Amino acid sequence: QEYQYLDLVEHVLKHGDRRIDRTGVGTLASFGAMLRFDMSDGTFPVYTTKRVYWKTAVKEMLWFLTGQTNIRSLLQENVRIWTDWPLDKYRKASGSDISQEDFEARILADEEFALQWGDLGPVYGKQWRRWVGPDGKEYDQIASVIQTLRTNPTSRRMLFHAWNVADLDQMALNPCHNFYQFFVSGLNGDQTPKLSLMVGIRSNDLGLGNPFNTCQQAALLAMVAQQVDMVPHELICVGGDVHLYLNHIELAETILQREPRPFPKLRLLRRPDSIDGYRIEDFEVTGYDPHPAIEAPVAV
Ligand code: THF
Repeated sequence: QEYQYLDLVEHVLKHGDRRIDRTGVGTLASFGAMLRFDMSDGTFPVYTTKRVYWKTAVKEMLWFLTGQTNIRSLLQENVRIWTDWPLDKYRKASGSDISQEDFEARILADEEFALQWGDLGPVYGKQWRRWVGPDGKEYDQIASVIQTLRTNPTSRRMLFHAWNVADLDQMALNPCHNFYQFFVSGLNGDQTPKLSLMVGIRSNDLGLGNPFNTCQQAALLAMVAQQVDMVPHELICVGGDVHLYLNHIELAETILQREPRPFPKLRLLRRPDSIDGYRIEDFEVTGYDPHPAIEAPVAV
């Protein structure tokens, strides 16, 4: 199944349009792509042509689900993938050239500082769990989806969204993965119904973000399926602008030379009372035997 991803990487490498993007790094970009991963047999789509830090990715997903938007709680879990944005902002505002390590240490040690400089604005978690309506009321989109999956699983409205237009300019970064829609099949037979998830990703960084997002979205599908007593079926990732950053070309060429290995399997070791009860220890991944990790810079 990993060949879908590798074929997409190859396509963008060969046919992508070269342009200077928002970050100034430059990309090769194509438009419109779909990857489908069948999880029915317990498969956990973690790519193997480079090591993917799936625990970090799942921890980020758990952080989204808490509704938090401050990097402090991520750093407490030793997840450092969101530091670059607040760090960049702090450096520009203060004129200091503080290192990432020192900045992170200060966020962890100093709650006041974290409140002021560690918040990313109303990003994913806020919109998923506390989208504010015009009346000031907060909407928990995750709870609604789970409720509908339990009561009306043929609904065509089982979705949640992070693209809150009115909030975009307060976000550290506009959401890349926006549109999450669920679908249930097999409701008529005697078998357990099967749950699928499709995610719309407006801007998909094939080198870094895509491998991360794919496995964390698979983890979300596994958690939601468990909560509503269904089995995970397909994860479908739809990319809009799918791109390779120009400083990831070597990474792309390296993974294309490697032979993909079988995906690992995922098992949830515990069934928490609600979607809010999951911890990283609940995820048991077996059979993950990847090629070596490849370090690559993230464009900010
Ligand atoms: N911006 C860009 N340019 N690309 C992205 O993928 C991206 N994200 C999030 C927001 N903006 C983005 C941030 N997600 C890594 C992984 C995911 C990120 C950011 C960075 C990263 O550096 N991963 C390394 C190391 C992981 C680790 O430190 O454990 C890796 O090798 O995978 C798309 O969601």
